[in-house]
Amino acid sequence: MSKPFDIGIKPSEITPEAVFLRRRTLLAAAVACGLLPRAFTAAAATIPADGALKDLKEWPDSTTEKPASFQAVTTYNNFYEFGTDKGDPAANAGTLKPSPWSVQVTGEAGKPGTFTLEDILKPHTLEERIYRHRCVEAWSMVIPWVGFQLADLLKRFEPTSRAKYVQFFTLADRAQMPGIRYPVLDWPYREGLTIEEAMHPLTLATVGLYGKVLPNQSGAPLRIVIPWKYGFKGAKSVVRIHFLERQPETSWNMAAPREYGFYSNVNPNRPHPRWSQAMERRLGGGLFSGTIATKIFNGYGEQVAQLYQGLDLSKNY
Ligand SMILES: Nc1nc2c(c(=O)[nH]1)N[C@H]1C(S)=C(S)[C@@H](COP(=O)(O)O)O[C@H]1N2
Ligand SMILES: [Mo]
Repeated sequence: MSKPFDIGIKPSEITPEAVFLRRRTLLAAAVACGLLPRAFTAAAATIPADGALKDLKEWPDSTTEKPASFQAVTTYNNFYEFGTDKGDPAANAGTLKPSPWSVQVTGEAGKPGTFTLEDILKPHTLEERIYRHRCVEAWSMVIPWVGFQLADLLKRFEPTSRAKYVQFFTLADRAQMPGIRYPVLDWPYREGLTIEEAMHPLTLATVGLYGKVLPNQSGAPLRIVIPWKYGFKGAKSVVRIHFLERQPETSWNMAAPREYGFYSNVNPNRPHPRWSQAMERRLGGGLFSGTIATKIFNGYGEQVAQLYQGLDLSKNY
């Protein structure tokens, strides 16, 4: 399934990664010397005009695998609202307007409402977390995301005891998104999680990558990242968060229920009906990338396997 992947890096696009790697080296040295500057430990989230996210907290459990280049992360994407080819989002997402942005909160919540992106960011310290990202199409990347625990956000809306699931709706605006005119999926793109999955500390409300605000093609200004699930569970450009008692509709499950289930946990033992899921092609990491064996829960089993105790994963795919 995976296509040949060859990225020629242009000098103009090297900078973000070079800066990022240098910053990490400096940080490691500062930590080793006990010189961690105070400003680095916690800071309120604000978005400066140049999009640089400063004073990020380093997440201690990031993978030590080498991240895919900034170029790879931002030019090989799935975002069907901008076209179905991997290069389409980078080519077409310039028309998306991530600011001003607001998110509606509806359903089983004590404090529903409409919140601006600034409202949503304000109380959170931004963390940088380097996660493995695995698409259902058998490619994967290592991506340095910037965000905060989705749980911290959801708790503010005071989900009721009937809130067993969370559904995410994403923007579907014909004027900004050329792909909406094609009925590839039932727009708006929607996804869902159980409340336990949504509240899990690994589930990230994501606002940036490589130390900058999310590029449009990556789901600006707010997307969800669930590192133990296939990539399509991570809704991009979220405009509505809906709490509900019943398992919600999800776009890919509606389109092809035999192929895409509600859970969509990365599982090498459960082949997709049309291809194996046992291997993945690690993209954009330079010299040592290649085809590797896929791990159950994308390698995050220790943290998340307990969420699925007693559940038959081959039936609940
Ligand atoms: N709104 C929206 N969100 C989406 C998609 C999409 O088409 N529309 N594609 C999904 C799929 S299939 C994947 S693999 C990831 C891709 O994220 P990336 O382009 O940042 O790697 O986004 C997911 N979120
Ligand atoms: Mo995907």
